[in-house]
Amino acid sequence: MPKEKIIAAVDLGASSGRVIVGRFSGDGLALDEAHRFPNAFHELNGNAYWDVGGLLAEIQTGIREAKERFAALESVGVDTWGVDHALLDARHRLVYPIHAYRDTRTEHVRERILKSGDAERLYDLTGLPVINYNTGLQLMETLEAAPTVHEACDRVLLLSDYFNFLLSGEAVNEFSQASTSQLIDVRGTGYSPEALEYFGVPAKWFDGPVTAGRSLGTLRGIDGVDGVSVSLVPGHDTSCAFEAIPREGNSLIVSSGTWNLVGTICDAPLLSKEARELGISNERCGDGGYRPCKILLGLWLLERTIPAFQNRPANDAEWSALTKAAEKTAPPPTLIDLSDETLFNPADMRSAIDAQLKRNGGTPPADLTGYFRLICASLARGIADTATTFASIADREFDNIVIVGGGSKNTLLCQELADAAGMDVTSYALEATSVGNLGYQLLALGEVGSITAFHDIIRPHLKQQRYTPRA
Ligand code: LFR
Repeated sequence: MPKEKIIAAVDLGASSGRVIVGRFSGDGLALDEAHRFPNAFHELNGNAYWDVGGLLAEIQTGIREAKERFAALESVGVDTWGVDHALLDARHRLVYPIHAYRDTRTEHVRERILKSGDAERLYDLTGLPVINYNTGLQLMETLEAAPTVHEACDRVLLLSDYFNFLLSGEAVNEFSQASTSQLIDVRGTGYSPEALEYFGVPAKWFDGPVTAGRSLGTLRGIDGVDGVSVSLVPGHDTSCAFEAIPREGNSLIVSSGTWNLVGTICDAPLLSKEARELGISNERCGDGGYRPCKILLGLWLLERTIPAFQNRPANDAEWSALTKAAEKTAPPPTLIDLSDETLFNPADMRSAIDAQLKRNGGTPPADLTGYFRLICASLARGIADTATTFASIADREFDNIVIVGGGSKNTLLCQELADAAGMDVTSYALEATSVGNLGYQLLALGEVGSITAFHDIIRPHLKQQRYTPRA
């Protein structure tokens, strides 16, 4: 048997983080969870911030644990959510606190841009709709609120890039992550000078962007963990998730977690008027390829509704009981409108949902089971509607939907999606983000020649669950 390669994916999500060890033998990939921890932003005087020091400590704990369990650990790679960033001076010290993308500080910036009519031009330049959390809007707000940042700042690293820097000492801007900023030229491989100028961002704050699949150097700063390299993987978690899955036939991909990201991988961006109107984000893959997707609200709705109830499911068995109970309830007559901005970051999600339902003539559910059913049905309907519009914009006929991420383990959501879309849904029920992260590390280590070669190796081992539409 060929010698195993031991590598670890550090995957940070907005609600939880994990360190997943991959053991790659040349004919398959086995996964072990070394560490899992909760994550949340903190509200301080009305603004939202990430606890980056706490996250680094959790990452270090996870890597230490991975090394203790697998002494031959060779490499680690980091992915995170997009858009959020660290502003650094020339010595790489933080010059501004790290805000969380749910902060509403940029709302007036977004409104101003929408009113000015510039959204269309920005879409044409960057392929991204004006979303209030895009790095460009965040930096614009920061520079207006704290003009001295202009002098103090020398470099901007998005969060995966910043953790890579803390772990390896190498500061680079990775491509997939950079593409969430709304600063990349959608037709090229660099930053858009016009977009940088529009948001008032000095070009020297960003470097590259560089493509993933290379080594950044040796991991530093963790006692007892020597000789491990830090590999550059797609820093954006959504990119890792989309790129993990072998593509067969004409699949639409859904990466389902805090958000539902609905899209595909293709050779060219989607920039038509219809694409702009649907709000397709032309994000990029780790190799710079195109990954157009529509960003829809996801399981964050459930995550934020659960605190309104005493009985949060504590383990898999309790989740499964909740799912079974929800399956038995009647289909909700009025669904949640996912485009409603009041659901972005309400103080009380249950009340925000109830208020919307009442506005639309619906009745709020009585218990958690009812909300679970309502949220799954609404997310499924939102994805299914997007699938139809997306197919016409991309001029493709999708014949199945592949779902990965936390939501792929939610059997009710998967079945509702098959029913709503009238298409087969294949769930891989796996940590796809970690798998994509690990695939790129194998590329960096020269263990696979391409991500397609990686797919060919893992394909026979992936367990699928298929949901067919019910009549
Ligand atoms: C998912 C994700 C989405 C992005 C949102 C904010 O974790 O990365 O792709 O729209 O978070 O960055």
